[in-house]
Amino acid sequence: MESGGKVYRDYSLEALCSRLEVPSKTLVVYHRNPDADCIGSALGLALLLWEMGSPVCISGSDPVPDHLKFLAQGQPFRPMEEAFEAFVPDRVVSVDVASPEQLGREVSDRVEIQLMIDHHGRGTRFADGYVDPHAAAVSEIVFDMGKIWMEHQKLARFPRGAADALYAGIAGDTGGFRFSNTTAQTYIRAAELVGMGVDSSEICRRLFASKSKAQLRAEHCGYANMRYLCGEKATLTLISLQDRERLGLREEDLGTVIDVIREIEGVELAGVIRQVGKETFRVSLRSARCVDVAAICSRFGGGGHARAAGCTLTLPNCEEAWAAMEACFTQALEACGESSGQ
Ligand SMILES: [Mn+2]
Repeated sequence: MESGGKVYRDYSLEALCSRLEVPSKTLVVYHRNPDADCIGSALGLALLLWEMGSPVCISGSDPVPDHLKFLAQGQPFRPMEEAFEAFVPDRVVSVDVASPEQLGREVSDRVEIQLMIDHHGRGTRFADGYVDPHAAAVSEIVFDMGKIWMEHQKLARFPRGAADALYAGIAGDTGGFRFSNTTAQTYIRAAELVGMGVDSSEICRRLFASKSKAQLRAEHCGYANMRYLCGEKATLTLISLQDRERLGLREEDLGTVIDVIREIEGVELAGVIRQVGKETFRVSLRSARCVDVAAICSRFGGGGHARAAGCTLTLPNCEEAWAAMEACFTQALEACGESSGQ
């Protein structure tokens, strides 16, 4: 089922809270190649549920990446096989996952998800859920749930670990409060979290100002391979398996390449193609003002937000991957009249 950029709610937020506040062994799962919102919202939700008496466990197809380990240390994250066998959950909740494909086989082959909490405008629905594309981050939704539980006196206090995690998730998905998804409500939530003792500058330093050497090698490679397209209104790059092997790059090292090529003056549309298998290419797209990149990605079975989305292509070689995305770029930029100024 295509959500088509609309809000869908099988529950009001209050009803979702009523359902989840009943203590029950809960597994919270996140998406493949996890980012700060995904880890932050999963951890935030798990700690809130724990505080109300639910045994909790957090897992996903991929482990927590190095740059987010500062959040996960000492918290109930477990590898999927352990999470499901040793823990045996009574309910499984996904956060920040728009389609079953994003869960990864490790998760989707093992568990049935009862509830999805998400904020992607486009995706394929796979469980009962609460999806609000107006939320800048799933961490915002979870923060609101925590506030409801406080108001209803289900929670005596807002656990500090949850506050840190949710702040990191909100900061992550808004690019440090710079992206167009940042709203007045985002700042209000962030202010409340800082009021609870969150060290915002330290979290932002960990998220944005401490790059690994592998990330730098990836950025260098991505920039070297980059092509300008559509009269320099678009940038596209590809990191091949060969590049990855030569430079020792893991999937989690490639996440910042998109920022390098999207932040170039005059660029409306940017894309990174990562070759992950001989004929498998993962694509991340970003747009500045005009192009709906979720619409592009949904053509290939992917999804996301209007300004940030992703998909997976199956094509015989790198040249075909370049050509497929270049064709999409040209068409998308023509459709929005090459984008007007501010
Ligand atoms: Mn998110």
